[in-house]
Amino acid sequence: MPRRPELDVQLSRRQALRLGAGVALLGFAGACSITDGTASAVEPDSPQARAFAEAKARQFPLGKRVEFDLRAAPEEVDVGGARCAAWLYDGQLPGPILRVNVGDRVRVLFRNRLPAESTVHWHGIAIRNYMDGVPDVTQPPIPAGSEFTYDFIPPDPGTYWYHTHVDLQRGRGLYGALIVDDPGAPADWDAEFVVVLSDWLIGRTPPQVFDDLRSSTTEATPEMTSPALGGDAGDVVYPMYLVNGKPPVDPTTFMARPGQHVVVRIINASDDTAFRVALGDHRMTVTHTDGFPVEPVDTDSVLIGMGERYDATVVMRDGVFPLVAKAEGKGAQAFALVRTGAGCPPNPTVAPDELRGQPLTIADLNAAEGARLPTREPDTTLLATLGGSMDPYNWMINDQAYPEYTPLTVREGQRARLVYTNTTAMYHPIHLHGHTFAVSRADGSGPRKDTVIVLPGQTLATDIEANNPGQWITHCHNDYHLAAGMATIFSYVS
Ligand SMILES: [Cu+2]
Repeated sequence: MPRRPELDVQLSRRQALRLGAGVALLGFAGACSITDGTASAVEPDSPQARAFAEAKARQFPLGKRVEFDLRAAPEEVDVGGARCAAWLYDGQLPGPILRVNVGDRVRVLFRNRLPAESTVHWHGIAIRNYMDGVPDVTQPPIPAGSEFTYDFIPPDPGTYWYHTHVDLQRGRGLYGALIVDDPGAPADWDAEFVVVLSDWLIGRTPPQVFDDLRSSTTEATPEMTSPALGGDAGDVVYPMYLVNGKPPVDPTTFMARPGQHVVVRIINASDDTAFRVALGDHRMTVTHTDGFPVEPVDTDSVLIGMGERYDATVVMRDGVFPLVAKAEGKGAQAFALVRTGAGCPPNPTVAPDELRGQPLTIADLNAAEGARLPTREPDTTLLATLGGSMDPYNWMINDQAYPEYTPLTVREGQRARLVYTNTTAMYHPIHLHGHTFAVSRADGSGPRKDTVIVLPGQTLATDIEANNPGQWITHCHNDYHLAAGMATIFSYVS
């Protein structure tokens, strides 16, 4: 495999042990030692990585201890009258909303009762590396029947989520919202809607879909295109799209009162679907994305890729209104009701006028004053070229399919510019673990994000304060693209 000539990737003791146990492993980054005579990889549970968490703890001396139990297991779930086999957290689709305060010492006892190994990833949290939940990078996967205690301090308030990071498990139902409140900034809204969007298979599992995508014997995927996504809109047609685990025929109902200020926290937990989201007869004011504040912008609709979050505030009118998440380019939608008064519910196939215009994207957003990264020349520029195609079904970064990769190396304290270039015909929502980068702009106005849509043909630069040592995966949040190998490691060395 191609590799920077000066780097010599060696097996560590832990990787050697796993290989000795007969486990095929190519990319145990967390256990790789990168040596060029001067630099070696900062390991996930090293003193340097732990120091980050200890510094965070000192920053929040009043943080409370908060404990959760989270049990993953196979369950049957009712989706619009269909009994579906699923893998769920605590028997719920989506999993329970986990709610904490910024600075809390959060301990989650994860019980893996799945018939497979698993992990939990805390998406968007600047977590300490060992708790990031990426198998073979930050921790060994948690075996079936075992437990693991995740222990972390969320350092930033906002809308986050959690999900498995193993082998196409997410699409079976293993995802939920993680809300981090700031007790120092009391809510200025009257009600809250947490909107978890997902795409849902019936009668097929994600691994079966992946096998179909990879085999050339299946019927051609129908054409799915979207101008807003710059080309291909997805790889998979789904029978259902869900809001909080409910299909349009049996919708979730959100309740509020006329005149109330409501915050809508939109989380796209799907595998292969971007959504265009609108609330009928209302305008939304977008206030945050990926947990971090932006200069408020009014819009009719937002376009949200897999892994992204948008918070919007809405002043409620009187009646019953459709909350529609159009599966972009796929000819179907997720649907929920918002009820503030009397009235007949709209039809689940309703197309509110608000969906017609251009949806809001990151190009319309500026970071709020206090959330801007100071402008600074990058110390290092790292390139991630996104490549691949539908036929053959291959997706990669820098011509390597993960778990084969050449790490993108950085040193603690550096300002890194990580540049994603999309050479494919499809958009990719790219996620970086452990950091909230700034979308790179000369004036420093770029919104803070941890997941960002990179359109076909687009080059998108991100600026990162390298202040969280460890080994961090960056990958496409299309779960099929990740499974095919569209990932690499943002690797701290010292
Ligand atoms: Cu992708």
